[in-house]
Amino acid sequence: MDELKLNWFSELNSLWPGQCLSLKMEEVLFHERSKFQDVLVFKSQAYGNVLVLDGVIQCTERDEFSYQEMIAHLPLFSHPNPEKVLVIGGGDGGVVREVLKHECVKSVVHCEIDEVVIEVSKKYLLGMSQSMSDPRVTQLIGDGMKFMEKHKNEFDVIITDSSDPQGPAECLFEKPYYELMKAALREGGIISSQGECIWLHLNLICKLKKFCETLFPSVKYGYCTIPTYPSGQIGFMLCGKDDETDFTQPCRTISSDEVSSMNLRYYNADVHRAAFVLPQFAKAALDKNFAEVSKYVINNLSEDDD
Ligand code: SPM
Repeated sequence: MDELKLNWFSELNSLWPGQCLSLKMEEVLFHERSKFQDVLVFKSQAYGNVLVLDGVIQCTERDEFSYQEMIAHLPLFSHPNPEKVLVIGGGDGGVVREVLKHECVKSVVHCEIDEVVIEVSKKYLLGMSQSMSDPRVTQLIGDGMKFMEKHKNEFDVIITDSSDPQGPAECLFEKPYYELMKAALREGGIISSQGECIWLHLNLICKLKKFCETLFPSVKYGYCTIPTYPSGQIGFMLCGKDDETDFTQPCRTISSDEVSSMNLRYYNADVHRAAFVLPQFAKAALDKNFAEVSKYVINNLSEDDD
């Protein structure tokens, strides 16, 4: 792998042309091809152990909490009483760890397609993966789409912790997948899906939001900051079956004591509200004023707008 030369890992990818993050490596802990993808785990000098799939950073021990807390707690704190949760992807276990922090959650089905990701996470990413042995969790190795085809009207919250829309994960950013999630939700149910970066993929986010609005009465894009994802930002597409769901306000609030007993390091009620306040170029694009986007976001001009 060219990216591993000189003990630096460089995240080169056509999804973020002309830029990349590099991390100094101390040791390669695991590097093999699974049935689905290239799986690499290395110990970095600055960010602890790092999981990389097909050359793309999925999580680092130092900053993973930002993404994992936000993709889980934005939907869970927007639901009045989430009892049954489905997590698709996220084989490192970090999202499951966050879901289990809610006492009202009675059961979690965790569906990950690549068993090797679970195995290496159990060995090298203990702070994330220990959650997967919790008795409330049922773990399935398989395709989340196939699972949902057989499970209708079952879940209060569905979280899709996917990799980027390249290769096998591409279908997770398309309308049929969102239709399946909608059908698998109970009344009042909520979904939260990896929703990409406003600096890199604004047009993709606009397309996602557009078809989500044809399926769900409540749709919002929220985001967090995270140093080891491209451009330091990543978002979440949140959709609710109930038109009264207001994602911008947590409907269950927690005290500062609870923030600390839940070991929350990124999420709190103010961060929840702030996650939906977008910079003007992104707000304008998501409100469908594409003329304004072109003034600020040159890279997105080359993408297809429909
Ligand atoms: N549980 C952590 C798994 C991470 N899933 C999301 C990974 C996204 C990586 N690429 C970010 C690119 C943003 N444009």
